[in-house]
Amino acid sequence: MNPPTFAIVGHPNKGKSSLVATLARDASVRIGPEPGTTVYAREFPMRVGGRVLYTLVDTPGFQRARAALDWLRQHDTDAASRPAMVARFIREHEADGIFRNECELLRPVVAGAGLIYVVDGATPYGPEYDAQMEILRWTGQPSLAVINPIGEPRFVEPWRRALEQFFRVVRVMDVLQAPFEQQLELLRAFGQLREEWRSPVDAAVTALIEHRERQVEDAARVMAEMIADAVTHQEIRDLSKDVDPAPHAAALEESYRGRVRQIEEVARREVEAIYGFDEVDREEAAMKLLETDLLSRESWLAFGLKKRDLVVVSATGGAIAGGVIDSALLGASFLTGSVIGGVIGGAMGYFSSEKLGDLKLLHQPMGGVRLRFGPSRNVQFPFVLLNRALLHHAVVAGRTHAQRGVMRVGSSSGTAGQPSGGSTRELARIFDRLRRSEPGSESRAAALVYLTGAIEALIRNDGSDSSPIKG
Ligand SMILES: Nc1nc2c(ncn2[C@@H]2O[C@H](COP(=O)(O)OP(=O)(O)O)[C@@H](O)[C@H]2O)c(=O)[nH]1
Ligand SMILES: [Mg+2]
Repeated sequence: MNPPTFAIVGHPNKGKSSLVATLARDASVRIGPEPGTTVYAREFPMRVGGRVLYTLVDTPGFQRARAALDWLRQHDTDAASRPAMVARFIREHEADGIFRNECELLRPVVAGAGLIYVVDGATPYGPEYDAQMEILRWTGQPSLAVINPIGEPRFVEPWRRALEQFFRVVRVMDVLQAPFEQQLELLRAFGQLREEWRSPVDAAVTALIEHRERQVEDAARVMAEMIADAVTHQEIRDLSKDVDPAPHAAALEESYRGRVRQIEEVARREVEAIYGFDEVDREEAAMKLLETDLLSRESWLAFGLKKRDLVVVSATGGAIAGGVIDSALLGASFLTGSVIGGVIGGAMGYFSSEKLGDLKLLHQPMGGVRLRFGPSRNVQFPFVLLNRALLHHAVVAGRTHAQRGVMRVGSSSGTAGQPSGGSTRELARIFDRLRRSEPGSESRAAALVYLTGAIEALIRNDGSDSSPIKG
């Protein structure tokens, strides 16, 4: 089963290289605002687990399509000889440089690649494109067209009417942001175009879906471990008995806060690596909302629980564990104002991270004191961590390798992945178990497995593929 090869062709500056980057998941594809960024045809194999699923060929844009077509027509004998005539065109012009781009882009097609013809739905269709499409038809290779709306999709319909005369499959696809499902669909369409491609394309689609599943599982595990590490973290400083502990207290809390920020940061890098984004991509990608400090009030308002959920969760932490208040009762009208008020009053403190944890002064048997900050008992804390991690994940999983600029987050996504009422309670229980378990214990491991599963479910329900991210 030979993996198929697809050449991405079209006019200069229409998003060909961007589509290659997206479909090959390769950030090394050169993309640029000036025409002529792509000079040579270059192959980008899409590998999963070391196996090549398909290869994409990035090509320079057509430059002298009409003159090339004139040449072909002058030498035309019959339809059956046209593919061979295109091969001859390349042989005859390879050395002279007049049709440098045409030779470069047609070579992989003559060698057997399928074609993806990319046009821009924001600029009008014009007859100069007819020559390009006609040349592609002469190659006889299976082909489909992608209308990439760079901006306002005003001309999609005229484009579609023109393209449908040359291509059996025409898709509208924003190549910078194409969701995973749409990418699979484009591949599947190729499987239909040539019998011998069907099974390799099916295999590629299956492998991509399995790979995606693994990515979600791996990311969920990283996120669960991050939350466990952060909520159970404690910072300790041992002081001899003649040292005044007071000046050390503030420093201890500061290093505690620094450490939990770092735990989050490290986990983010791991999630980015799981989706194939390296350090460089991240530097360029200032994810605005995600850049808010983990422990800032702004962050806790955006990512924390809303008031009602906070009431439920506050009750879960103490009262439900003791079986005193059933959380279902919290919504009931017979609860008096004072009970509600009491719970809310206690909970309100958790809208900020000021009460992240407690400082303890422990007297040592050998003399001296041990200062300990944390672990955090703040009920909001794991939810803030979780919601930030879910949004970060949605941004990363929904990002294509064609996006090189700032990662922007839509305004509606402040509550991205906000757990629903039912799972809030469930999550609060898991967090509670995490806190009570000893590091390395069986119950810690069990709570982690639960939490990983819960996060996976949140990711899948949230549909990170239709992420709220705007390019
Ligand atoms: N806004 C927007 N810009 C795009 C889109 N596709 C490509 N571009 C930009 O258009 C320019 C040309 O893209 P590139 O992929 O290099 O085009 P190529 O010359 O056809 O390979 C780059 O600056 C891209 O960032 C799109 O769908 N939306
Ligand atoms: Mg290019």
